[in-house]
Amino acid sequence: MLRRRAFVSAVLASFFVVGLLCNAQTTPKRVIIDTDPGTDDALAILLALNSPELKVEALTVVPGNVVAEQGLTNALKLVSLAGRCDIPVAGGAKHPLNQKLYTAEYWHGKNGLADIELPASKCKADPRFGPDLIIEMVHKYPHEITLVPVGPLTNIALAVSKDPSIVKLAKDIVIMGGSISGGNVNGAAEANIFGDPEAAQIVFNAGWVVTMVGSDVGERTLMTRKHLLELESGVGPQNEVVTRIARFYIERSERNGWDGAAMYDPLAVAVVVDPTLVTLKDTHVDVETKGEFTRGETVANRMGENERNVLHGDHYEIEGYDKVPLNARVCVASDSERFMQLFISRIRGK
Ligand SMILES: [Ca+2]
Repeated sequence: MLRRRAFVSAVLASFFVVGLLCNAQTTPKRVIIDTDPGTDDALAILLALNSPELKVEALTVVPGNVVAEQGLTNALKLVSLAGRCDIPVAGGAKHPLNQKLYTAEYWHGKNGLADIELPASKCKADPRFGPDLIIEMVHKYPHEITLVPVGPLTNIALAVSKDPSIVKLAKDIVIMGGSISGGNVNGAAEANIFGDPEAAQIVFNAGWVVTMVGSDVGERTLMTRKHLLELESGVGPQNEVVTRIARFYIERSERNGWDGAAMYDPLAVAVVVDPTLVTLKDTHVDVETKGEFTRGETVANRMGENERNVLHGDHYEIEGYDKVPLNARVCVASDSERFMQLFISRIRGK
């Protein structure tokens, strides 16, 4: 009888474990996307809204590709296009922490959305301040929210500075930004980090481990004319907008000598959907805030330690090495074609 009872208990326990595993696979991840929309932001937002693995809890808007007001207008039009006025969309900072704003209409069109006039939004802006909304959501769902900043890190820096407890309460943070092999603004800096280096240094050293999807990997994850043809064969309002943005972005990229459009922001969203799409490397990242040629560079310490140099008379000698803490998982490679097929499959026909 005892043995039978033990057997029944074991069977019930195994059902419970299987149930937990299934639940873990099917429960969507709660995400907040902090965005400066932006053509590739638009592609990233629509990818997120059409991915059952994610539950988008809010969009917060940061100035970057366009000024803050234009970004908020664009974000509201995008959630309206997807029929998702239930998602709070909140404005945030109006300018970077410590420098003037740099915008990128050159790449994104005058309105930031490839100069496509989307229908007026049926959704209304949430009155809360973006960084406060982030703090509120992280406390509402402790250890469940993944932050996905795909613009300059101003709003995230404001949030962690106001309430450092969110660092331990957030589940994860996956950013699009930085590069460990040269920038896309200049030789050193990637645009989102260049847009607010002081904010980025705060975010990297806040005490969490930042998953960094940088421009170098984004530039090896291209949407080409072959992918555009696949999108063009689909129908639906979101499909049509994505196709028009994609065409603009690919043509703009080709004029600058690229073979296709770098899928910067959509790749960061996809890493939350399916982490197996990329290869990550543990590092320590600091952000250069002073360098004459390197302001905004993400400096990755791939050894995990620094030389300890001690002054002996008129010169320094190495006396050992000091460990630096792990604060970043840097994306070093992507499965580009598998990512593009995921992207197309989520948008096509929508
Ligand atoms: Ca962006």
